[in-house]
Amino acid sequence: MPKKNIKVYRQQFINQGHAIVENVLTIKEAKKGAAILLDKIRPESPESYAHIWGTRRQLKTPQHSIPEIAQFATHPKLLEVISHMIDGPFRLNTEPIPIVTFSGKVCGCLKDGNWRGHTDGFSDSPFLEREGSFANAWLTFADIEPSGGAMTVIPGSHYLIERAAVDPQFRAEKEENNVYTAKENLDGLDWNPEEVTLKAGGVFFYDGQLVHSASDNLLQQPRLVCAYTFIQKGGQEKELNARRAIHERFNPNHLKVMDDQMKQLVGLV
Ligand SMILES: O=C(O)CCC(=O)C(=O)O
Ligand SMILES: [Fe+2]
Repeated sequence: MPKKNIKVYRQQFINQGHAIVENVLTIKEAKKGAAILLDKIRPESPESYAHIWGTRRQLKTPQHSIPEIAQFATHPKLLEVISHMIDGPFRLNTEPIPIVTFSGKVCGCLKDGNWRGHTDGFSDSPFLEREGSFANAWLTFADIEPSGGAMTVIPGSHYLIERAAVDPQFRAEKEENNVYTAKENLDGLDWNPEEVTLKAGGVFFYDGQLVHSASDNLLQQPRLVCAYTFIQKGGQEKELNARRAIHERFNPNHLKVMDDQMKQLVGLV
């Protein structure tokens, strides 16, 4: 992509490791999604789990899916936004993950200074080579306000983690205990966590090597989001292999009810 045409949010993503695009869904569309999420995910619903995340519940995928929520992946505005994050053709790679963060404790909060971060593992290729080949897009169906269970991130930390992970000892330590705290902070990391707040209908992106995490929801309203993973299409062989393994990445009942556009987007046809 020529640098001069680069969209502001893509450049922000490169610099900060995260970015926001507002107004992707209309308020009406977001409300529709919010109602479905609240109907399908309850604090105790067995199709969802919390792991160590307190009141935050995400659907167990691909065993379960919410096709009406997954369908937002084909929204023309979202696809346009993704086309500026990924160079060339792309597809939806995995069953979208609906998430509801109910009121309560999740992973600490900025107000108390007890928020702790993690990374989604370590990547083997440099960020600047990887960027443009994937998009972790989190669509929000209700306003995410401060202290409302937002994702919290340390802007720019993806570069520091990349440099630090070259050291096998650091890598081993973090693979054992994937936690970053203000107290045991990394050398050189400016501990400046920020909540990713945005309006209903907006989308945010982050790189998995950014120091980030969920956070406590001190408000009454649940945080309602869905995570969509898009990746750049590969060559013929890679795409053939992906097609063969599609049943491991998507819910079988969902695959059966997909419309033509969704089938194309996931690489089923
Ligand atoms: O819910 C969030 O905002 C972040 C969750 C997260 O970082 C994760 O599941 O790895
Ligand atoms: Fe994470």
